[in-house]
This record gives sequence, C-alpha cells and structure tokens, in this order.
Amino acid sequence: MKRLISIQDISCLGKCSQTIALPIISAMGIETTIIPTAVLSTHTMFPGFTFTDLSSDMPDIVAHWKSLDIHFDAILTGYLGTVNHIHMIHDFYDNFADENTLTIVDPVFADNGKMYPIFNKEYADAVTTLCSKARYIVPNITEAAIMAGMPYKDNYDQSYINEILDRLSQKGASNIIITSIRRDNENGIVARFSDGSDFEYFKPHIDSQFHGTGDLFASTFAGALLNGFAVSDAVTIAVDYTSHTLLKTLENKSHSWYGVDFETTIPWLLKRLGKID
Ligand code: PXL
Repeated sequence: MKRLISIQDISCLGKCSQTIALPIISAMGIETTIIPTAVLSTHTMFPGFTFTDLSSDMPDIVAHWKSLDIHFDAILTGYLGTVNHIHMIHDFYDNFADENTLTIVDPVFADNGKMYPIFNKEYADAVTTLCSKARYIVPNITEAAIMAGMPYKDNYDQSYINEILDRLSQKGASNIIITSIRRDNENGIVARFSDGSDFEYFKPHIDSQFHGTGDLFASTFAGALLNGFAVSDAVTIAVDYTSHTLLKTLENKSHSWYGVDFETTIPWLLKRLGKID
C-alpha cells in the first residue's frame, strides 16, 4: 500500500486540514500517516480559537522514524501556522524526500484577497520558498497572487493568471495548480505543469463559502496521484469531487456553516475512482 504523510494542524472542530486529509486519503486506499503541527480548538474562522504549537515534537518524531527506516511515497503539507514549522518541512524533505517522492504543498495562508489571522508577509515569503521545492503546489488565486508579488484583484483576465504562473515558475515552482479561479459563471483551476504545458478545468460556479474546500481539493488530488492517475486527471477528479461535495452540502438543510459534508460523498468519490461499482 502506498503511504502518505500529512503534515498540518488538527482543528478539533471545523472539518479542515487533518480531519479532512485523514478520512479522504485513507478512503482512497492510501495509508495516511500524520504529524499534527498544532492543535486548535476550532479552525481560525471561529472567534476565540485556542492554538497549541506542537512543533517541538517534530525533531523527535523525525529522529524516531529515521531509526525505523520509514519510507513515504508522498508528503502533503497544508496549514502550518509558523515560519518555524516551514523550516521543519525543509528538514523533513531533507530526511524523507527523494526524486520519487510526491511532494505536495498547499500553502494555506490566505483567501478572498486577505491573509488568514496570524499570518504575515514573513510567513508568505517562507511558504513561497517551500513552494519552490515542492513537486506540486495548489495555492488558491489569492495565495498565488501574493506569492507571485502581484496585487490581488477581484476581477481578472487570463493575462493576469498567466503573469502569476510565469512569476511562480520563475521562482522555481514545478507543477502549479491555481484553485478557486472565477471566470464568468464558472469556477475552476488553471495549471502549468513542469513540461511547460497549461491545463484548465472549470465547472459551473456554486455560490457558497465553506472552509475546508481547499483541503478537500488538495487531499483528493494527492490521493488520486497516489492511485496512479496522471496529474491532469488527478486535478479533474479533485475539482469534480469538491464541486459535487459542495452541491450535496447545500442540499443538506442541516449542514453546518463551517465545513462541507464530505462524509456523505465518499462513496461517490470511490465510484469516480473506479474502486466500487
Ligand atoms: O482550511 C484551511 C485551514 C486549515 N487549518 C486551519 C484554518 C484553515 C482555514 O482557515 O484556520 C486552522
């Protein structure tokens, strides 16, 4: 069985980061190991959330796993929280990544034109450097613009996206998949792959704002890659699944405001992957 390590926070309530990666990637038939970088009472959109930094454990975890000669097929990182965490991911790559490891970074620090609480330019710069080392990056359009050093725009055209892709490529990013792109009445992704080819995939826009949709996208994308799908197919599956889950969440009148109802759509994903009939 393929093995992935997911390094991001545990938000005890709020359906995001590890509480999405663990169920989704496991359901896709991939052993999902985790390092929780911090424990939060909720994700940061709830007022008054607690935050306990767990990064001091990381060197000991790494040393133990090195002694066990553990191998990971993929390293997925999402919300990390501090610049120190990002330095630890560089160390983790030095210890566990080789030319075959699928390194996937979701930079997770901003959305809708703004940085999330607790992040600043220093964090954005540090995560941009991490993105230049990873094989795949999946920023949303706000994160991509900030990392590219471009002003965020609510309305943009293809030349704006191309400029962001050019600048991120120049900074060393390998396969860039920009999510949450709005175009007319559609939402989707635009990607530039390491062979220089561009790819895009759009679905009808769904008017909603839920936390964790980026995490759902990144987890599904990682799981699909590890199931052997080509990168463009993995992206397509991740967009289809995220959009299907949003629609199902909106249909469920008792859905929470803070996260999507992925629990109800896992069978759909397994069918989409051809794992069940
Ligand atoms: O969904 C991304 C995410 C992950 N982890 C925490 C967050 C967020 C988004 O706000 O607050 C703690």
